[in-house]
Amino acid sequence: MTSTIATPQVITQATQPIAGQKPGTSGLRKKVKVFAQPNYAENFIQSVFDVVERGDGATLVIGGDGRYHNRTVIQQAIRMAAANGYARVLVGQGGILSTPAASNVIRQYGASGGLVLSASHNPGGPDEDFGIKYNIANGGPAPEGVTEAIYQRTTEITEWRAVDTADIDLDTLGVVDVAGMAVEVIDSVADYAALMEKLFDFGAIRAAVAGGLTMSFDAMHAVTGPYAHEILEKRLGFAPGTVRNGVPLEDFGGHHPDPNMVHAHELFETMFGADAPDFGAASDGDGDRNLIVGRGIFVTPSDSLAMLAANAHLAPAYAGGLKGIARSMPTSAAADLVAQSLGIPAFETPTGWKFFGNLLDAGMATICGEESAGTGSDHVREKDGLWAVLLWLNILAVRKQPVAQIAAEHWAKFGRNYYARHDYEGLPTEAANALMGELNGALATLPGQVFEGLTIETADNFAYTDPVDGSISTNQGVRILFVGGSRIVFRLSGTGTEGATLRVYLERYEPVGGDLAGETPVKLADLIAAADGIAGIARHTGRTEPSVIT
Ligand code: VG1
Ligand code: CO
Repeated sequence: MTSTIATPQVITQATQPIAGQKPGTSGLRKKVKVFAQPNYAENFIQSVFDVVERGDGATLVIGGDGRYHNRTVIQQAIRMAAANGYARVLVGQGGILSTPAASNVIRQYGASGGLVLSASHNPGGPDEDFGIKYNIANGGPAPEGVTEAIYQRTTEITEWRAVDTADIDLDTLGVVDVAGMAVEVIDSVADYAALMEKLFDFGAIRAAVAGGLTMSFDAMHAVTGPYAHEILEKRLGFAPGTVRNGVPLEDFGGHHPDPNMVHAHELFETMFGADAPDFGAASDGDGDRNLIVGRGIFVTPSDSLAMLAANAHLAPAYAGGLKGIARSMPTSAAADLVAQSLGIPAFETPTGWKFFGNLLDAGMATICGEESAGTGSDHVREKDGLWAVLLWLNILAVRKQPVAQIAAEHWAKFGRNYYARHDYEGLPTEAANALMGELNGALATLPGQVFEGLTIETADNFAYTDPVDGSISTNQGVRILFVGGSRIVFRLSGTGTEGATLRVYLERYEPVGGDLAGETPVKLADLIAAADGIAGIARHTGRTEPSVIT
């Protein structure tokens, strides 16, 4: 006797468009309470499935950073994928895949795309944040053309589809059938760790560790814990306890999983304290950012990008040289100086990793980075926190010098781009829009004006023409360039979930032979005062101090 498995019924649920489902810098991010409303996540996911390119028998990757609401949305996304013609879903065990690991899985298994469930560095929990981002077949965040089509679809949607099946067991590795679609629960770490072993000289790092190299890594109770335990402690031999806060928690232990001086202050205390290890690092909620601290020295992300690019040839994957270096516009120009000396092109893109995808696909850039602690290369199509940590370790293992010395030698060769970002968070949206509106209105009259002794040379609003596909992205931030090369950039955040966040990016270049060992706040004091004079920050917002300085 043959038994037949009844095909679970496809449920078609009537719905209506829900306002505000426009993806920002990195996907759709809202409070959990917003995402948990009836039809909210379903409308967005159905809109993705309705517009994205995929052939017959397509594979979808699903993974998240483990935050609250992750499992609920994953189960629903699986039921919806089965009703929307996907042949296979690959999902990380426990619903966990770091953002770079998800990018790798998409590429490695030839998936047509993936759903990355994360709100990155934003806090998690029932009253905090959640997010969904769609990545395309190259493993990278969907470009603006695709996110715009998804958004358009959310404004017209009338129904979503799912199969009527129970939740699957996300914690056991293996393949289960969901209404004829294969769902494979995969090891979240294995493929990623194997990729890292290919890129870097693990033997050299292991030898350095055996020779006494020490480090401290703060996983911030976020997604990189399992990756860091496996790679740093198991494969590279760092002492147990090197990884702290290594167990992913749905609320990140009540903290912001944002690797900066404010939220990773314990790591800073360790690195600036007595008996500090040689190297300190941290990553964010979804594992795509990195914080680099040497013993007694914080390396700004912009400097880290430049130093990694300058030394990348010391790691096997980059021994043949780099094709180009790309950075987001607000990131300091330190990386450009490295590109110049290497005789390779430097690209300046808008904020957000989606703008690097074309350059990486076209082989025009090898290493990319953002001032917000994001660095990565052509090994995946996302920024990659542990990748940056491992490249630093590979460099330290080869150069056998402290981070402070590597930094000092870098500045002595290239000059130093003193840099800071001041964030004004939780502003009333009208106040923030009024500030930016006034600033944009003044662009034509700013050149020639003097603030705090600094003369404005040019002022514009950054627009980017993608050199590969010619697409144009406008209104990407106001740039004020001063005579002598200092710079202030103003832009509004596209990842927040409450009010508006104004980001003010400050940069002063000190050439070779100048004061290369100064204190950043002192070196930037006149620019900080000028920023208020130019944009009327206190006048518009009532704030005299930023909420966070990074
Ligand atoms: C911020 C950063 C940006 C980064 C983005 C996503 O965007 O400034 O550089 O790409 O977050 O990072 P915004 O629009 O708030 O300035 V993550 O780690 O949240 O995926
Ligand atoms: Co992130």
